[in-house]
Amino acid sequence: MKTTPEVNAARLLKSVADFAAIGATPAGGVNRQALSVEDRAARRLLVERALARGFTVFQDEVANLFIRREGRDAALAPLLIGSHLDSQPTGGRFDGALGTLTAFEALEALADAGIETDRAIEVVAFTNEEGSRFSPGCMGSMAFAGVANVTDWHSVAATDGARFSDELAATLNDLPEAEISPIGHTISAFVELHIEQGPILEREGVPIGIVTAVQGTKWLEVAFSGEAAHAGTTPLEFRKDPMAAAAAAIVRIQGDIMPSDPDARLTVGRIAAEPGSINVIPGRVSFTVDIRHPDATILAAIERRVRDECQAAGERLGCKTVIEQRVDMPPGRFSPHVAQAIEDGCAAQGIACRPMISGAFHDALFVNRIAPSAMIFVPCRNGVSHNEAEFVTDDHIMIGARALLGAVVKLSCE
Ligand code: HGY
Ligand code: MN
Ligand code: MN
Repeated sequence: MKTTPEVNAARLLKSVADFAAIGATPAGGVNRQALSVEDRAARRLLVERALARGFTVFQDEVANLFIRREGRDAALAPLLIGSHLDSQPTGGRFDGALGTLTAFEALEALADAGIETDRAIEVVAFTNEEGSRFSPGCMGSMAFAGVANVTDWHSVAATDGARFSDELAATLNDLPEAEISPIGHTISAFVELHIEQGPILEREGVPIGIVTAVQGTKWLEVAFSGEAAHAGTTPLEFRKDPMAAAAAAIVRIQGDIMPSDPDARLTVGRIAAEPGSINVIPGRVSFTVDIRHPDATILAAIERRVRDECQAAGERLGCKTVIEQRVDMPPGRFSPHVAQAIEDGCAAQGIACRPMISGAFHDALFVNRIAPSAMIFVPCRNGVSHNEAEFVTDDHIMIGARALLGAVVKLSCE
């Protein structure tokens, strides 16, 4: 029996390529949105791989998918590792999938080495981390952490019109091999590997980031309602134009908030006009605002400012303004103990690493509410993500998988 497990490069890189083919887009990315046919295909492939290795599989009521390898002492809470398999509509091949597949590779490496860990290890693919098809994001990890109930979202409509409850049922039923267990079982700790989705590691030439904290996120949906009217016959003074209100509000919030605070992030990612006809002044215009900041107080102040600017623009242009908060994720600090295990695992393998804060939210942010958690970042080319051009080198995939395996051994073989 070998004492040190080894990542199998060929197997891992083929696994990454196999999953990248599920929902592959012509531009080299993936469209594998939460609870879609493509998401279900990826889950099925993972389950087939797991059963072939003799691991057990189960899912919970929000379709978080778990793969378990037993440890010596069944009384010990399992170590949880993993990430998500769902993607953005024009997502990259690595966002979420890399964390899930390197976690599965860790199980296979331990099995290959015949190592019996003290505690069981479970790999998880959390449901709907992205929040693109169904809002909010991190549904699976929020429900797992008890921060929300899956019943809260049953009537949520997808961007393509599907109902969350229907798509959830179809996903659960698509894997009869994975018994449905109660949500939120006890775990000892959680480690999530993910691409950085930013430029720091690549710019510094450091292969591993140890994520010690995640900045806060708020999502708003702003809707202006005015009066649909004829584009050719309606003079300015008769117009109640929600597009003009949206344009005025967006210019104000984009023009000032990020330029005045280098740590602030504000994104208007989606805008829709109804009825959306070229020669009709819209009756209603809605748009999304994604706000991020490491400081909770400043994040709240930015939200306040966005709300005020939108209300003022609506009043100026004779429109009714409705603003709904879709996501409110306070900043979170990870477990120093788990971060140390990652660092010790890197040191033992001579892998350079540096602490950092995550600009993106992740499932670990919520799991951290109920169990000590931390993350491992690997560099991605030009820091680009949520883009079909997202890319990670084979070297960085391997180094990341080794860093994860090192942390797994430390956290499962006390
Ligand atoms: O938006 C986020 O931070 C995550 O990548 N879904
Ligand atoms: Mn992700
Ligand atoms: Mn993402």
